Amino acid sequence: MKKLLLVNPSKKERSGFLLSQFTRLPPLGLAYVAAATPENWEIKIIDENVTPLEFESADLVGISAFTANINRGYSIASGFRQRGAKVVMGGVHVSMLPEEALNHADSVVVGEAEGIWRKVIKDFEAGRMAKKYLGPRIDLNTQSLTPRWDLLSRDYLMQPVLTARGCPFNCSFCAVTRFFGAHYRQRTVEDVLSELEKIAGKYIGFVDDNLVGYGPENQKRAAGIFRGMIDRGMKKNWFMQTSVNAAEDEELIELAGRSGCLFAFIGFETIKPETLQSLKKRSNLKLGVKNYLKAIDIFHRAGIAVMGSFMIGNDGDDPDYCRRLLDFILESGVDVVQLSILTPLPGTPLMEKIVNEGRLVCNNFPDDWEKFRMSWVTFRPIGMNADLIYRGLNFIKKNLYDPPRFQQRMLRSFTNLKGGTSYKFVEGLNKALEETWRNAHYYDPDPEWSY
Ligand code: B12
Ligand code: SF4
Repeated sequence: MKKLLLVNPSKKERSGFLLSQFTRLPPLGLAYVAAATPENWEIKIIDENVTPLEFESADLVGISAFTANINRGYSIASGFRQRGAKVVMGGVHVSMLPEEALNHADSVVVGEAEGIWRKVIKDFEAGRMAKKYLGPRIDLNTQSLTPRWDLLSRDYLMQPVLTARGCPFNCSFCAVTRFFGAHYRQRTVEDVLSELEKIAGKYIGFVDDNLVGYGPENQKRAAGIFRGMIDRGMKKNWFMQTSVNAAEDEELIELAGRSGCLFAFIGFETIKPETLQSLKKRSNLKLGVKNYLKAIDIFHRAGIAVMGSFMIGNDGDDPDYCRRLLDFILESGVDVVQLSILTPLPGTPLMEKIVNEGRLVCNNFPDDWEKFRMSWVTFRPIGMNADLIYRGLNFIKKNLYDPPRFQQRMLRSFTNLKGGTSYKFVEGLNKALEETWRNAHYYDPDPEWSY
């Protein structure tokens, strides 16, 4: 029997986001690749976030990677090739830059695995694997598979579920529209519910970029999923990613809360409408920055915590903006804050713009991909230099996590969410993000000057 080893690479991090049980998730993409593999293959999935990699023997090795972990992915690829195994790489980074990946792997799959993987395996068995394969965007109603959860480590609190792929918005900094397409492809309510019923664990992470979707028809589907979870007595607790304008349908958010939603990850990105324009973040422009606070209240009223994502280092940001952003975050009652630096990821409209304008400063690839993890200044923004951005990030985080602010924020979340499991997750997520800050290269517990 031939053996396929599927690897999710990770740097050895000391603590934080990828290691906390509240934030980490198993590599769902690899569980789909495994599901598409013929039955006569032995398959093993190794997620380096939880299991050390020992370069065991295998006939074929499949490696998945984002940009942030691509260099570890390349080094694992050469380790296996030196030992005589053939290596195929897939995932979002290599799909954007297949030629780069071919310097490190025997073969690359661009796009989704499900529609092409059997051909890759067949070609491998025949000893004539091609360099590049194009995985078509699959029809989620007819080609969707059940991921091989049985092969994922049990060392995770949350089980990922994907109900849709694609996004019509194409925000300038995001890879999703280019990778999964502009059409929002959805699984049916029944298909999603029957997958949920097969999951034994209590905690589900809906990893869709927007579970609620982009219009009334999509909202109806989301309502069907939430109602089905209640009617079938599933008693799951879960989180979703969605856009801030989902709060326009208050009944839907209330239903989400009743069906077990603990927190919603929402990309607010910025509190400046002109920056939303330049990022082309249409969902937020539609609702308007002035309605952000109202939207957060709607989630809280449904017992759902809000994990808000914000970015600094946009053109036009300055130290005064950092102060205003901190004031907004504190006033808003956002329960968990993911604050990053705007980063041009490969294949995105932002990367194209920054390269065309000659502003990319980290451009020694692949080595510099290490810095494309949203915590490094990788291009020259207009308005703030790198030093000011790092200080701004440190200034905001210090004000979020140092006492007494931290305790005040947690007390407010406790009150808004009426304690319970949502609040437990808020505490856990805050702890993970605080640790990430304290281990960050820009961490300064006692900055000499204030913002
Ligand atoms: C859940 C998630 C996470 C989870 C991790 C889950 C995991 N281990 O996979 C967490 C929360 C930890 C996370 C963290 C980050 N994430 Co994230 N995340 C996602 C999200 C929302 C869903 C991922 C998912 O499960 N997709 C569904 C599966 C089915 O798709 P897939 O993994 O791409 O797999 C398919 C294909 O790629 C292909 N494939 C994948 N692997 C392989 C391997 C082989 C051999 C083959 C043949 C095919 C193949 O086939 C699969 C099935 O069709 C995506 C957005 C998205 N829609 O994908 C962003 C996304 C992947 N994340 C992104 C980013 C930027 C990050 C962070 C840097 C953010 C941060 N601020 O720190 C970190 C970096 C993590 C790291 N490794 O260092 C970007 C990555 C872009 C890029 N070029 O790297 C994305 C695309 C979002 C975006 N806005 O652009 N993330
Ligand atoms: S940030 Fe969200 S809305 Fe914008 S393109 Fe990405 S997935 Fe779509």
